[in-house]
Amino acid sequence: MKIIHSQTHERHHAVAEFNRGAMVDAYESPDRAQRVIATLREQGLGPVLPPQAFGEAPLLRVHDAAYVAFLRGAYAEWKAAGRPGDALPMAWPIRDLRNDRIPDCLDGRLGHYSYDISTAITAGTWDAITDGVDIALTAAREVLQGDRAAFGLCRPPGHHAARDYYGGYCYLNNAAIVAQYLRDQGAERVAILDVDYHHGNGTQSIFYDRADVLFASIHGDPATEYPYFLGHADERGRGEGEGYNLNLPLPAGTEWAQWSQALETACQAVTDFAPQYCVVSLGVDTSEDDPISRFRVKRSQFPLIGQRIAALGLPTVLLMEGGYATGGIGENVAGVLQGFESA
Ligand code: FKS
Ligand code: ZN
Repeated sequence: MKIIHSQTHERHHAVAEFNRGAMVDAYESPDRAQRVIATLREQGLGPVLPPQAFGEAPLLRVHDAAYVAFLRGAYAEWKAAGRPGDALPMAWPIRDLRNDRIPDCLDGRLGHYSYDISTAITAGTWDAITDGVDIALTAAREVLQGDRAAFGLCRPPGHHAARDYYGGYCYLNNAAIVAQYLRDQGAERVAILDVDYHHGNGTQSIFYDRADVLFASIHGDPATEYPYFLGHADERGRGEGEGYNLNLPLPAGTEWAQWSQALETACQAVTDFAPQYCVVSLGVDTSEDDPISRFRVKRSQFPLIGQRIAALGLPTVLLMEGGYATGGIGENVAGVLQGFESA
């Protein structure tokens, strides 16, 4: 299958990440994508193709224009204010604090447009995230033009980003932008299957009121796992969207037997929805070796994920999300893609 990638992602490189009271090396690092592309090349997957330029119109179908303008300028504003390091927020408008007034000052807007402290805006963030959107859309175009599947090796990831806020290492929601693009190109129904360890709260939020995009996600139970505040099983969609959101939270420690049952449930929901396309938020942080996640999927089981997704029999756009076990990230992604191709 075609793999879409470029090196522009390397410009997004957080100096450090605030974690459990300390600044540590950022988990979401350029090294992740470098290892994935190296392994995919070694294993002869591909061809690897560069992204085409789609401009901003497709991302503005999903994201708020003022939010996008903020992302574009935030780092320059941070530097103009004489700040060191990367741009980070430090106060948020929760509960009865106001969301309807956007502050004038940078710190106020950083808080208004984000929900955590682990997602730094760096010098190269804007270049990397817009290139990532082009990568995702190029993969979608290949599938629209008749390929059975394509893999967009995006970095940074996207599934935590909502219409007008960022967090969880995500700024622009690649999977949501692709789903909307497929709709705009004529597909009536699109399914998004999210197999990353973390709940794709941004994707859920974007499509929560809609019946034309199904969101199905398998993830660590938010009672104990990031992003903590969304991803419960009782979130089924709202209004017209009721019944088109499926969350399958699982406890920390979950192994293949239980995880694969959830995958079966999610895949059945996708089939019942009868979409024209499937978009996969492909995180491999379900691995037993992942340093920040707590499922126990083994390396030998990743191909089975690809096989089951292929058995949906749908034209499929796979997009890179999380995965932090840098030793195994390449093999695990390659395993999913090999499994898909073998089915
Ligand atoms: C404190 C821990 C913060 C954030 C976890 C983010 C997970 C991101 C992801 C994505 F796919 F988006 F990359 N934990 N430093 O794996 O879901
Ligand atoms: Zn994740």
